[in-house]
Amino acid sequence: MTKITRRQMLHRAAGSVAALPVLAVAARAATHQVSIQGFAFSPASITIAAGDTVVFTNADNAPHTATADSGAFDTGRLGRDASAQLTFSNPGTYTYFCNFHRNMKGSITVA
Ligand SMILES: [Cu+2]
Repeated sequence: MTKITRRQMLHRAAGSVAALPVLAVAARAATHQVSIQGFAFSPASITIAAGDTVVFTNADNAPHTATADSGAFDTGRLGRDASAQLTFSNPGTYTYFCNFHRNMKGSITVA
């Protein structure tokens, strides 16, 4: 159980005000979900903003990866219900595939 004194509360309030400019910048970055289900990435292609994060989650029993054609990223093996998150800083189009099932393809466009 956490007991918060009045002084601590004031401290926290002051801290959150000071953090506002940083939060405003951070709020621009979004998180996008790509699920891997039925041996397919869904959505197979997405467009995101630079600085955004993509979370890949495997809903299949079979293991999958999201591996960039260029080698720019690789989630590594994702077992069932496992996820990996990647943040994209550099604009461009990143095509990727599953290292175990090469017919599984997707692309992420970073605008
Ligand atoms: Cu796969």
